[in-house]
This record gives sequence, C-alpha cells and structure tokens, in this order.
Amino acid sequence: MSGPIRNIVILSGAGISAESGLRTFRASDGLWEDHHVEDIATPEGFRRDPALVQRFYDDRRAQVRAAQPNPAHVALARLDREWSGNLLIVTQNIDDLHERAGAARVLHIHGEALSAWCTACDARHRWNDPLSDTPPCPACGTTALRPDIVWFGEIPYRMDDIIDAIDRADLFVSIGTSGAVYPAAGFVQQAGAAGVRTLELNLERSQGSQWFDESRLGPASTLVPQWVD
Ligand code: BJW
Repeated sequence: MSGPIRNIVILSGAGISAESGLRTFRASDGLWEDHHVEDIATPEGFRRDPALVQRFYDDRRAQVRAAQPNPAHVALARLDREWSGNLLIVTQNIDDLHERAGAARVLHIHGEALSAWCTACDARHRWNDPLSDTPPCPACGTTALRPDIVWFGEIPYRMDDIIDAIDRADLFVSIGTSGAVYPAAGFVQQAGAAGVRTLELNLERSQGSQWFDESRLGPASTLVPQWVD
C-alpha cells in the first residue's frame, strides 16, 4: 500500500487485557487450564452441563467488572476519538475495557460477558448478575438465558461488516492475539490479499506472524501508546 492512511481496522485479543489482570487463553496459566475447552466453550458442553458453563461465565463476568482499562485501551480510545477516517476495533475479547476506556467504534466478534442471550425469544439483555440463578428472560419470561458468547462451532458476529471493513482498509493492526482461532486468525491474510498494510503488536510472534508486513514485540501497554503517538 502507498499513499495516506484513512481507513484502519484493529483486531484485539486477550493479550491487550492481560495487563488489566484478565487471563489469556493459551498461556501456561491460561483460562482453560482448569477446564477442558470442549466442556466450557462449545454448545455441546453447554447442553451437557449448563450449570458448569453458567458458573464459569458468572466468574468471568465478575472478573471483567473488577478489571480496569490499561494504557493500551486508553491509547486506542484516544485514536478512536481523534481519527477522522474510518476506524473499526474488532475485538475477540468479551470484556468491555475498550468501551470503558472511551472507544465507541468497537465490534465484539466473540460476544460480550455483560450480555445475556435468550435462546427462546432471541432477545439480548445487558447483564451483570449470575446466570446460574436461572433468572427469567425480561422479554419473554422463560429461563432460556445463556451467556452471549460465540463458542467453538458457532458463527462469529458481524462477519460481513468485518470483511467489508478490511477490504476497504489502508492499515490492519493486530494486537495481543495468538492467531490460533479462526476466522479472526485469517483476517491478516485477507488484508494482505486486498493490498492492505499489516502490522502486529504482540508479546511474542503469533502463529500467523509471517503474514504481517511488520511485527513489533513487547507488552501492549507500551507498544500501543507508542504506535498511536
Ligand atoms: C500479550 C500480552 C501483553 C499476552 N501484551 N500481548 C480453520 C482451521 C481449523 C479450525 C477452524 C478453522 N476455521 C474455523 C475453525 C474452528 C474454530 C477454530 O478456530 N479452532 C482453532 C482452535 C483451530 N473456530 C470456530 O469454531 C469459530 N467459528 C467458526 O469458525 O464458525 C464457522 C464460520 C466462520 C465464519 C463464517 C461462517 C462460518 C468460533 C470461534 C469462537 C472462539 N471463542 C473463544 C471463547 C469465547 C469467549 C470467551 O470465553 O472469552 O474466544 S475461544 C478463545 O480464543 C476466545 C478468544 O477470543 C479466542 C482467541 O484467543 P486470543 O485472544 O488470541 O488469546 P490467546 O490466549 O490465544 O493469545 C493471547 C496472545 O496475547 C498471545 O500471543 C500472547 O503472547 C499475547 N500477550 N500478554 C501483548 N501484555
């Protein structure tokens, strides 16, 4: 790509929230360590043992609420406020730290911890409380609420909007993600094929590192403010 940058797509992952005290997935002390991923993060696991999955996400909701945005979230929020071109933060994270730092143009491809989805009437509700209490859906009264999370085998949210934004971008920046989970892991290749410049900011090289034009390695709380400045 050459010429001025107007349109930016940012992909964030668990690494951007690590310094806010939220565990990543694939570290040695990662989130799945105490559980089999297929028991927690699949629709089949939820059908087998809904109480286990609801308790896991009740805990995650509490952790998210206790965490605070770090300098990486704050820097992206400033970029979002000040950038007059198109900008989209596609986050794989279910926390709301981008929004609490002040970013508005955020899309949660894997859902949100603080949202509940009623599988009976399809309503979504802002949710702070435990779902393991089997509360009724405020819209239809049935007890069919589940975490509003995209599990393995489910279709990530807003894929068409994301694909369009990447195709129109001048710059694609990936922050704090291992590149292990598709389709998000494939966005860099889509960007490259569309002639979009690609940059990764991560603690270590991600699985798709070879697809990026440039990789900067270090903690997000340092690299992201440096890049935004
Ligand atoms: C730091 C740092 C610091 C640490 N500073 N950095 C192709 C091939 C093979 C399989 C598939 C395929 N396509 C699809 C699949 C199946 C599957 C998949 O990808 N499996 C793989 C395991 C191979 N994908 C799916 O099932 C997806 N659905 C799907 O594909 O539907 C079909 C379809 C798609 C599109 C159109 C039409 C149809 C759904 C995936 C759902 C993922 N859900 C989860 C859990 C839910 C949320 C939750 O509970 O929180 O999402 S899994 C989990 O992984 C979570 C994360 O969002 C996601 C990504 O993890 P992330 O963010 O990268 O975290 P880590 O821990 O892996 O990495 C952290 C990184 O940060 C590391 O690199 C660190 O070094 C770094 N770091 N500290 C900077 N301070």
